[in-house]
Amino acid sequence: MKIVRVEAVPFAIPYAKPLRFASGEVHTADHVLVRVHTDDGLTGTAEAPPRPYTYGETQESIVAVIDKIFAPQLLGLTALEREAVHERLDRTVGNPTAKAAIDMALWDILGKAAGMPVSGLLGGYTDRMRVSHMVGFAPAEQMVAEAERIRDTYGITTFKVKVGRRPYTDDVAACRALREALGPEAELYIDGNRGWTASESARALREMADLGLTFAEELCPADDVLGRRWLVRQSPVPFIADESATRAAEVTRELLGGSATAISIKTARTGFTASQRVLHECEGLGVEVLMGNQIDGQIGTLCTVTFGAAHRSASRHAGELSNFLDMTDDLLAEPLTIEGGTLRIREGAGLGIDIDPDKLARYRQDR
Ligand code: MUC
Ligand code: MG
Repeated sequence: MKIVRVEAVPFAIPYAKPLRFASGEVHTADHVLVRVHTDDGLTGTAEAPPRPYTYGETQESIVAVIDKIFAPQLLGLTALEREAVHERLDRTVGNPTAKAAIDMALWDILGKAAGMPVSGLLGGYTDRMRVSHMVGFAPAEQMVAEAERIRDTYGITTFKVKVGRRPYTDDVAACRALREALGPEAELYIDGNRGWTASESARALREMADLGLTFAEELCPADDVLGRRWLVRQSPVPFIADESATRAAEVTRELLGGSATAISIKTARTGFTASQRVLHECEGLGVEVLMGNQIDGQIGTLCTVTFGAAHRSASRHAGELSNFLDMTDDLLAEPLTIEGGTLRIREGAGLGIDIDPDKLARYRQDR
């Protein structure tokens, strides 16, 4: 299981409908396919999504850091030496999605070598997760129409509503319209991607007190340290740290500092190894977690559901697993399907990622 090659293949697939949120917008899935090859002929696969507004990575930077730094460091190590792999990767700061994709590809190799599903190796709790759909910025009536379409087509009844626009009252009105249209049985929570100030966030939460929201995520910047703590103290629902808590140390800092009371776990940035650290930290502290979405394609979504379904506490809440629905195409030979509001893991050895070679040839950007 010696690593003999690490491939970073940039590809681009357009979105049919762009996703807009307070810190940015996504029109094209310009991701990087990461494949780790071993001397015994196994290949582990994952994808890294560049999110410059969250981590500073670009498609070019992911390819460069893998080709120039990570690949040469990893050659000769085996997939069983993940601690040594991470020690080497961590000599370079940042670059979370590049590191995470390598980590998940190594788990894929382990599963294939053992002839076992990665979900079972991680924890094997269940084989599916309920799906939460992210509703991006649009006029309120379009947001309602999208949520109704997603509910009617896929059976999804949990929605994360993007907020953080100005005036904040536009978002309050959109959330109210969603609650009125979807009824009390829908679960709604909000994500501000740091778009509001602490005081705008507090006013918005007060004005939405009757909407039965279940969580509030990153409404204002964690860097506004005292304002954020002041907000979190008065939040009527758990306050999720997402981009402010992207590794275990940041999770500690945000939780102990009173700047968050719940954590979003994204395999796109912490892979499986570091996601388990974050998950176990949260379990030990008695803090709720949600499986978040880094606007993943189908490969990333399969990684997220594999990890989420493997763990009891990670599968308790619906996972954000539906952003791929807005892409015009994907690389998986057998597309993911959401039915009855749930997404299942893949049975079989590894992660079950089978790339369609024709699609890869069509969408890759390096040839
Ligand atoms: C989310 O939960 O915030 C948008 C920006 C990002 O970093 O992730 C997405 C979704
Ligand atoms: Mg978020």
